[in-house]
This record gives sequence, structure tokens and C-alpha cells, in this order.
Amino acid sequence: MATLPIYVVPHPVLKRVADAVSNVTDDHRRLVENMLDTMYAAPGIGLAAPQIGESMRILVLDVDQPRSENEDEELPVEKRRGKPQVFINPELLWSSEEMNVYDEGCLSIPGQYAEVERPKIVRVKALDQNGKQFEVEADGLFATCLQHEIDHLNGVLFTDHLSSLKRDMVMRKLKKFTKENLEELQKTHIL
Ligand code: GNR
Ligand code: NI
Repeated sequence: MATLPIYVVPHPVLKRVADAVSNVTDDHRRLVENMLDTMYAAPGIGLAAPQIGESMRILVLDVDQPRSENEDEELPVEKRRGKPQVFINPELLWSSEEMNVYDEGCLSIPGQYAEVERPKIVRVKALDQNGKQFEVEADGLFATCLQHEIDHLNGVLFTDHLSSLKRDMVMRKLKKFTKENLEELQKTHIL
């Protein structure tokens, strides 16, 4: 297992528009495995390549991770793999008029959460880790997470969907959270 450090705002790699992958190679497949390890270890339900400092259009997610019977304890990292999904060069084909609100978090904005409104259902086309094209229709948390990750590939963070008042509040709380958890964060994140 190889986990990679996660970049935290305001690192410029998180604001960049990531480059398309022209040809899916073994290097990309290795990166995908490390991204999945990093996501499960974090723990998170999604991760985009810019969050580990690679400005490429690759994202992973797993919204079907098994949960512990006991709500307050976490499953050991090796048991968290549910249904990992890999999207390379994802393209949004369609999004529903109907919207959905979800209390979102982001591994690059540690400890912060806010309600974000997005289309409830989306259709996305992408390549898998073998370079094979596929299409999915995502709904619920899957749709929310997929849109959150595609945003990362375009240099967009969940805070960009908030009013300036709420965004300022999150950024102020992030500074406080970072100060209070500096030692822990420095083990897993690039600040
Ligand atoms: O782990 C994560 N949880 C989450 C919750 C609600 C909406 C989106 C997400 S994605 C986030 C991991 C992350 O930062 N991915 O970029
Ligand atoms: Ni995120």
C-alpha cells in the first residue's frame, strides 16, 4: 500500500485546470492504485489527481464502502474497499434540472463542511484504467461526489459554490482548524 500526501488549499495545483490523459499507461495505473490507497486511508469517498499534486484528469471514488456496525468506529483500512471506480478524462454529458443539497467536505479543506447544491442526476463519459470508454448515470451521493471530483479537475473547490459570506467563514475556520491540528495534518497533508 502506498499513500500519498494530500495538498491543502490554497496550494496553486488545486486551482489549475488539469491536463487530459492522452494515452492510459502503466504509470497511470500505478497512480490510480496509490490514489485509491490514499482515499481509503484518509478516509474519503473520492479523490482527484490534483489533490495529490498531479495535474491530470484522473479521479477515483468509492461511494459503496462497507460501514462498521458500530457507527462511531472506523473499519480497518484494508476492509474499506467497496466498489472502487476510476474515471479518466471524464466528460459531463447531461445533468438533471432537479437539484440536490448535500453537506460536502473535502480532503483538501480538512475539517470543514458546507451545504452545496448540485444537479441530482448526471450522465458522465470517461475512460477506465484500461483506457476503455464507458458511460454512467449517477444519482444521490454518487452524483454529488462525481461532480465534486470533476470540479477538482477544473480547479474548482466546493467553497467556490458558496456565497462569499459562507466561503469566508469556511476559510476562517480552516485557518483555526489547521493551527489546532498542525502536527497531525503534516503527517498526511501538504500545507
Ligand atoms: O471524502 C469526501 N467526502 C465527500 C462528502 C460529500 C461530498 C463530497 C465528498 S468528496 C470528499 C473527498 C474529496 O475531497 N474529494 O475530492
Ligand atoms: Ni475534494
